[in-house]
Amino acid sequence: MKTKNNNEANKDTMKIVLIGLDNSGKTSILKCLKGIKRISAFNFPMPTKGLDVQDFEALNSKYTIWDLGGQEMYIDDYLKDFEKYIKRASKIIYVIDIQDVNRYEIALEYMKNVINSIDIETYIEFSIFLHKFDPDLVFDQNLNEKVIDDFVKKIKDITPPKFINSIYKTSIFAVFEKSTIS
Ligand SMILES: Nc1nc2c(ncn2[C@@H]2O[C@H](COP(=O)(O)OP(=O)(O)OP(=O)(O)O)[C@@H](O)[C@H]2O)c(=O)[nH]1
Ligand SMILES: [Mg+2]
Repeated sequence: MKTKNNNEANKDTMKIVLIGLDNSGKTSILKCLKGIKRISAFNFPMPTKGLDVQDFEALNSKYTIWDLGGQEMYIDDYLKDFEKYIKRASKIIYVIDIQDVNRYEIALEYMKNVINSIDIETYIEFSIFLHKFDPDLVFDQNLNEKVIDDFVKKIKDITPPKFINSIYKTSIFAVFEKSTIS
């Protein structure tokens, strides 16, 4: 079976699509990727209004990041014509707020819809960021290793095998480290 290679037309610039629920941290991740370090830049961010595209260079590479605002009024619209958003993209990053336990199911549901909106023949990397996994995160009754393990199992259950090795813990408070968990 021939797969569509999304990279072909865009060898110079790497396009990455950031998607996920509102408040999950997409725009903050984008700022980290751009190398912004001023802590004030991360205070009181406004929700992203629909699509925001940012072009920048880092480490001699060019990037274009499509940040898809996650507020309820926008999220279904992207999926109606998702091919338009991921055209020529190398990577989709699905961002989940790991601290927002009450919205895990909604985040999973949206992720399922995102995956279902990707043409089966499209070759594209799909990473999942379990974000706000801060270095000083304190586990309690609601959020602990078991809760996270169960959640990761559910993620794997709905993620097609070609995407399955790409789940990361991330935090803007860890000098943007990401460590793989599967
Ligand atoms: N604790 C913690 N908070 C974070 C982290 N990353 C982002 N935040 C906070 O999460 C809130 C939402 O961040 P945004 O980056 O605006 O979220 P978003 O996904 O772009 O939201 P929409 O634009 O509405 O889709 C802000 O108050 C950020 O400061 C993180 O790694 N840890
Ligand atoms: Mg945003």
